[in-house]
Amino acid sequence: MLKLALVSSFVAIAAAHSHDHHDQAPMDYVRFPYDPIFRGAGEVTADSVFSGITTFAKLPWVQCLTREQDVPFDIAFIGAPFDTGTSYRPGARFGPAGIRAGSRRLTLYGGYNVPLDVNPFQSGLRIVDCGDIPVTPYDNKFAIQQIEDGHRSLLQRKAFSPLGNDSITGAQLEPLSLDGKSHPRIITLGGDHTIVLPLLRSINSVYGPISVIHFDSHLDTWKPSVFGGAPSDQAAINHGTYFYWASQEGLIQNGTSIHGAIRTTLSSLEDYHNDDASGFQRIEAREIDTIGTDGIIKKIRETVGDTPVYLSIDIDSIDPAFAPATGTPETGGWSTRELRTILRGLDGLHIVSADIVEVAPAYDTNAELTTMAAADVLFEVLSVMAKTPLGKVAA
Ligand SMILES: [Mn+2]
Repeated sequence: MLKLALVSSFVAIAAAHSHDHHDQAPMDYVRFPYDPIFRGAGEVTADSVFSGITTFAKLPWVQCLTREQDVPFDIAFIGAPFDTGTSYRPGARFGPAGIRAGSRRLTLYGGYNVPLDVNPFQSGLRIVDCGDIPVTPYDNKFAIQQIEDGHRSLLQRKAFSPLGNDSITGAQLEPLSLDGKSHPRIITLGGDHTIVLPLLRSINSVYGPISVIHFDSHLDTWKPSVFGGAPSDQAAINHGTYFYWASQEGLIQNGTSIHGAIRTTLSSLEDYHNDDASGFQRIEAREIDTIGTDGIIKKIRETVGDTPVYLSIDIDSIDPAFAPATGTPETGGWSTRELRTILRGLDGLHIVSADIVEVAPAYDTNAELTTMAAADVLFEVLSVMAKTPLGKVAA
């Protein structure tokens, strides 16, 4: 009899949890591991952050590209496991799985972000993990099309939550998109950096030419003749040239885009002239020693202004001491703490979508340094997004 009474009280606890957390509940969430491990037929199995099937931050998995295309969301994580555009270490195809593994502990205490004063998981937005875009490892041209189609399919949908009103004027917010509709935000887990060309093509279909904030030790605006030598049309599109092509295609807003953490060697200073022509300002990694994170944040905000912005983060912007598992590591980078501070400094900017790329878990330490850094960096991005509606007050 006692056993039966315990079982029914556990069922009541489980029902209260699912009511409290709605769609934001981490998958199969129970508050403590000593909640029931088995609640009988029709119930999910109990799960704690170190167990179970892993999505980003244990968010609900929605099969957005296949059988659940009608489930609306505000922010979606999606993997793009492509790494056949790399020049040095391959392995970023395992990035999405690695970043998800590194993200498991994000909601252990609930997910409240102290410096930004927000809990993105309890902000009222519907945030989901859509799994991965199917990507072929045999044909880059085909794979790049797959990535664009998958991203575009998600981005073209209508956001779940209404935009609401401006916090200062109280005026109704209007979408930033060209079609005047409110679109969801997508956070893509790479994959090597090549994926940003198809991602920007998708972004362009909704927002037109976009300002880009790009954290990377490398320029990635190289001409194909300089980076890889371009023996074929396919080889000409790779993780060092995708911004060159994006610029050629008119996808990047010239003058309001900026690189941060640059410290690569060059073929010559001509690479910087070519970078200027591609529309970017530059912040060198070493500037952190003179102007600090505050100065870097100031430069970025002055460059981007209040334009809609796409955020692309190469994990190699962080020093390999903190994030060794990447395709083309460069010493002399920022610490994980410094990058996180700079990202929090983007609070209030209209970040329409974002990615993190070049995480290659095979080169990580047993302590999961790189995948954990990638997940924590995205926690800052998610927090900034949750604080700032993707809308403007009508002129
Ligand atoms: Mn890079």
